[in-house]
Amino acid sequence: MSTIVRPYGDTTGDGMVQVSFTLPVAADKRAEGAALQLANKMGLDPAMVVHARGMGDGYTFFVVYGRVHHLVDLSQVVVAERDFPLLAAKDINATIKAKLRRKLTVVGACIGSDAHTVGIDAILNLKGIAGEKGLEYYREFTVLNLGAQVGVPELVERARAVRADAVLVSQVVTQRDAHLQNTREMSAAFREAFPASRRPLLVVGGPRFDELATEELGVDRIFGRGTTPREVASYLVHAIVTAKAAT
Ligand code: B12
Repeated sequence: MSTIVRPYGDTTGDGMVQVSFTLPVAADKRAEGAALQLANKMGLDPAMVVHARGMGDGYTFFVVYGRVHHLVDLSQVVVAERDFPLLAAKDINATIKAKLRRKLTVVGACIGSDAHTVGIDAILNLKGIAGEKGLEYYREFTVLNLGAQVGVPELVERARAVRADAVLVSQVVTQRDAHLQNTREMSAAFREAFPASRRPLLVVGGPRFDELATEELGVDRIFGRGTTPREVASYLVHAIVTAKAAT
């Protein structure tokens, strides 16, 4: 099977894509021309404005549909593969109980000015997401969810106080790369506050992270869009319990 693919719009391989963006131009004919110029420069040729709507004074939102001539080589795609087994809830509890012989403690928070708690709540709170219960549901997890806008010094102190095995941080706002700066600040603070052997596992998540950027951000794992609690629980068992038992 060919590893080369092109986008599909109306017919297979026709290269048609749809993009949306906002320009700081009042909604009129000139704005539509400006949108087409941008689309052409982005490689969409031919391009059509299929939606244009004024967004307050002097701004217009566009949806443009057009053809790209680029090819995707699937053999060159690099992604963060799941490199741990996805376990059932009962196996997660059983492994922690048998191998760690105490509960596994996690501390979670949204740090910096970020108040988007829905993501971290989905992972930690009992109600969970996508038909899966959150980590609070697991008998062998102790969960401390600190909520929104937690400062890094407070997070470090709370993690120390409860002897956290893992710290789970959520970052949703990415304006001015706040998620990257906050994550770097957090990982540096934990490295300074704990000797390497006692540092909790550092996990961040949010919809706009690059899951391959762990080293650059100084964290152990990054989870992106659509993460489920069972994936996180399975990873924690793999990284904390199974790895420990192997050493
Ligand atoms: C709900 C919402 C709000 C609510 C938040 C309520 C709450 N308690 O969380 C309110 C109204 C408060 C809000 C406010 C703002 N918001 Co808002 N908000 C949203 C919205 C609509 C949905 C976010 C959400 O709940 N997603 C559902 C959850 C389940 O998904 P998730 O966060 O991605 O989480 C999953 C994964 O990413 C992952 N995950 C996430 N965190 C973690 C952590 C770990 C450890 C792990 C393992 C996994 C993990 O697992 C989760 C489950 O699968 C988004 C737009 C959108 N449709 O996404 C905008 C959005 C995030 N908001 C945005 C903005 C700009 C703001 C404001 C700045 C608006 C303003 N001008 O005031 C403020 C900022 C407030 C603040 N100080 O943070 C922008 C961010 C843009 C950017 N590039 O940063 C967005 C994208 C909207 C937009 N298109 O402009 N917002």
